[in-house]
Amino acid sequence: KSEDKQNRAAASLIVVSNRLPFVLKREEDGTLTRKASAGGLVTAVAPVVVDNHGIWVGWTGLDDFDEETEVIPESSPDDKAPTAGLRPDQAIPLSVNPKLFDEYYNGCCNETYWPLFHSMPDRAVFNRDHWKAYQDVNDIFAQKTLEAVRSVHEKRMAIPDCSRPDPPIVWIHDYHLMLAANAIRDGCNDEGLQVRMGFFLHIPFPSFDIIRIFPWVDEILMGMLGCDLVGFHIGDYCLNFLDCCQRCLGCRTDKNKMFVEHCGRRVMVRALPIGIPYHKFESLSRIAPRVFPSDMKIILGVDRLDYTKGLVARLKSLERMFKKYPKWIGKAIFIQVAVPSRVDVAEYKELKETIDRLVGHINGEFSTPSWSPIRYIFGSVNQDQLVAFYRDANVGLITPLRDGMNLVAKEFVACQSESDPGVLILSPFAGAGGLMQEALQVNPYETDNVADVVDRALEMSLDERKLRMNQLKKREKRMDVDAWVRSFLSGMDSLLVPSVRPNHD
Ligand code: ADQ
Repeated sequence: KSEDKQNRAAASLIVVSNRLPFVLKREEDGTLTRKASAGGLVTAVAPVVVDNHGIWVGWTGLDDFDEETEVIPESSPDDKAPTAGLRPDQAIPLSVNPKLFDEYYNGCCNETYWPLFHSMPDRAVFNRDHWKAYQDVNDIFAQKTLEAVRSVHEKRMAIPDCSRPDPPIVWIHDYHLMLAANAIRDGCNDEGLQVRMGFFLHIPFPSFDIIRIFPWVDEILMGMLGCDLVGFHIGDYCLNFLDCCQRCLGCRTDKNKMFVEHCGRRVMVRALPIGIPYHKFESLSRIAPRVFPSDMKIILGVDRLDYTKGLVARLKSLERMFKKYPKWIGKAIFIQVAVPSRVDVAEYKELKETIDRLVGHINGEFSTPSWSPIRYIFGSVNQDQLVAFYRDANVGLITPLRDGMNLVAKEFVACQSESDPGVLILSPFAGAGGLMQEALQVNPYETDNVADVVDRALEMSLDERKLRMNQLKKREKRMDVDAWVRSFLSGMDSLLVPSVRPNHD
């Protein structure tokens, strides 16, 4: 019955996110081909849109994109990419003037919200022009989304005897689009179109003390409150949000029933911890060819190259580990896969240089003629390789300084064998940290602590590894990405009244 409910709702699901779920490449003949993008959101949501005949609204990634150009989908229908099967009419591309986009994306999103929401305010830049660009681009997204809502309603009208009572659901994703909801709602109200809207934040929502540093915080909160449901990964982020709505806007909030009252509407706030396509990872891991020699202990890190992921501190911890526990010299290696990210932002370029230097330094310090402590891959690896890396690693070392959830921890768990599993080491400052309790916890800021825990993980008995990993696997299997989508959709369904925004000007 609940599956039926999900299908009903999802059949008119419109997902809105900064990027479409694929990267476009211009071929020599001028056509555009697509390739699924790396990143948490795509891995999680694209298969859901594909399966449920939904629509995805987003930016194409090209400065010179012409909305009339045909986009060629992935060649093989059984391609393992999460976007394989997404029909061209299910993707609504949007173009933005490059300068405006730069100020919105590199400026406001990446230089302001990203550090601030990860509680690193010293890194955040506050700039009025960037904020203005953010408002303008959110409006462009809102107008495109309105087109999608209109098209869903028109399709329904065109079906004889279509009696669908449920309004389409617009699901807005992430910090790029915190202002879009109210313009969509206003447009729908003007045209008499019913819609329900949900917002999900993939990154942490910080405490009042941090968020109040943002000069236009009230607008952000009111933007999110334009939705009927606001979701976060974990309860702590929900509580921070409720607190901010109360203290910044003076809204009445209820921390037991988890809602905010705003402009005569009740906005539900929910902890909806994201999961992964567990079965897909598990089954791929069973067939992937072995990638590492079995006599070498493998410690693995997989991240976007981002300062929130704690790569510099992790490398220093590994240096400490090899110094403090020389028994691992020649016996263990640390493999770090780092996907290039936000390469246009100066801070990320500097981070890459720092990491390059540190890897060189540590390898120089400990290497022997036949062994080096660190193997560093700066680039994306394909899914088969990634799965083999996860499966063959003895230790998954996931130590973000702050992270909304962290899907890598979950993917690592899904790929571990039941009979001889590895050990997950996890930072409590990731959303996943509080949920995946059987992992070994480390404080990523304390290099000595990380060094000790890595040694402990490498020495852990088979019985303890099995006990911990099998519990972790059970939870991730149950709370997979489908369960996440189901809980979002049932959260949307449980709203008592389809909300209509009162005219309050
Ligand atoms: P991200 O910051 O991108 O996501 P994460 O949750 O770890 O972080 O997801 C990364 C995804 O990219 C994983 O699915 C992983 O498989 C893939 N990936 C990483 N490195 C790769 C590589 N080298 N090659 C190929 N694929 C790679 C944001 C938030 C997170 C939140 C997610 C989902 O910052 O906190 O968990 O969204 O909500």
